[in-house]
Amino acid sequence: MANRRSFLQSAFGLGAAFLSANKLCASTPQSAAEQLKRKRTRDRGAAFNVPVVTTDVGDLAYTMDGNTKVFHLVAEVVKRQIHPDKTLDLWGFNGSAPGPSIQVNQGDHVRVIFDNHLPEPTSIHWHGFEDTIQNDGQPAISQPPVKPGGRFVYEFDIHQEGTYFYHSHMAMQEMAGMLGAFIMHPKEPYRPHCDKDFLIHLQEYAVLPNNTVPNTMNMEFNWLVFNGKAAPASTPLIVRLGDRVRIRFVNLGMDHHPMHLHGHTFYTTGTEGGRIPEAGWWPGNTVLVGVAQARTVEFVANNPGDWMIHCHLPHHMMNQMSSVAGKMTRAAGMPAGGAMNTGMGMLTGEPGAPMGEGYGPALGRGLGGVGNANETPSTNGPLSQQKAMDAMPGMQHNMSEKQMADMASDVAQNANDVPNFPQDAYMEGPMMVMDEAVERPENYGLNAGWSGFMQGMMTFVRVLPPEKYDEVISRMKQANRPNDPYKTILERA
Ligand SMILES: [Cu+2]
Repeated sequence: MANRRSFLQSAFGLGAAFLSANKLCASTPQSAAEQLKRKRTRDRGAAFNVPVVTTDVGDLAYTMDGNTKVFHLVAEVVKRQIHPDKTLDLWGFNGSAPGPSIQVNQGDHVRVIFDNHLPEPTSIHWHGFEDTIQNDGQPAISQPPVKPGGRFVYEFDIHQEGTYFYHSHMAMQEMAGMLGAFIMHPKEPYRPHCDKDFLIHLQEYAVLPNNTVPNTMNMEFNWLVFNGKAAPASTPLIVRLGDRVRIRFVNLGMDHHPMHLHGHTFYTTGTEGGRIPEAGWWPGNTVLVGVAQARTVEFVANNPGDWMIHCHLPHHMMNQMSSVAGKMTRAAGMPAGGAMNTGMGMLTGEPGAPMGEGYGPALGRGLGGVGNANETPSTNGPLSQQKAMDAMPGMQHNMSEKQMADMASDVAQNANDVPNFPQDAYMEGPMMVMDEAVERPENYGLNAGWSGFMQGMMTFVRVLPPEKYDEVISRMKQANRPNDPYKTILERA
């Protein structure tokens, strides 16, 4: 029987091993060139499993019933602020969309008690599990759908290792946020040892102006999020110079995302099927994460700086960008949102087409009428500059006259005579700065105005030299946030 110490080591990756690993980090000074050469260090030191950190989401807690790890997973309606100016009504789990990460060890016996607090039937699919059909979560095929107020208990013997997922096996529910990560830590820790292990969910939402409910049928996505947050509201990954870092990308969405890291070369070391043998790793700085896939990359963070990590699809590096058919302004009583047939373009009667004069912006349906009632007029038409500013409270409008002047001088005098102008001139830059609205310890020390150039599926890997790293970590500790996703790193620091 395992004693308490070895239990902690296997469950949380804590123990003496990380102390010796920390000592390795504080190695003798090296030149920048020598450090850059360490791109593929092969460590011979201790390897152990560090808990995965899912920024902005966190983990699902568990209890023990004998030798069984018991998780209580609750599907429910969730309000999530994805950006200072945008809060969505989503469907998720235990107060979060995406749902909290579940972390177990290879060899564990796991029970998941699932409760459905949604107004319609659902069931949970355990993506990639080599388990019995009874636990697969296909509604009506492997199990009865779990009705509103209902419960279903899943039970697993974990024999795999790697990055797996759980999600509703009903497509629109999945697009409303019903997904989460399921990490199986290996019995034999991966080598080389990684000091940091992060997970990033890639998601996309189509949200009409003035709506709070994503249109799960629309294919034109205008909010692109990492772990349920659009940049600049996403929380950076904080690493110490010299750390070996693992990032697991998970994509349960409608598009494939080429994930790009600045300043480093990484190796792809795992997929949604587990670890790739080392001979099969491939180098890159961009990895395509296809739908329903996981891609794990590893690199030595040997290049100090605030390095962007982002989806490289240009439209996925923007917030709230979409061209919507129909008028942006609608009067009370003008149809908007629409029913299923409207959303599918099967309009009957007058005016007969979603582009018609009589319709508001109605590229699809809403969920339960929340936030898109026909009775609600919307005023996205011409507004005064003041009204437009008031509608975006998150932005910093207190710019000095000098800042305003600098901005005006950013645009050439003959700009309007130049074909294609404007492209980004009014979308990125000082007007979009919201450093204060997204202030948090992880952003400490970023250059002022940084947030004006960060949108969509984007955040930083902040590779911080020791003093700066310690400063940021100590501010994170001081913040003392309940259920901090960084908890396990802060405990080890
Ligand atoms: Cu993308």
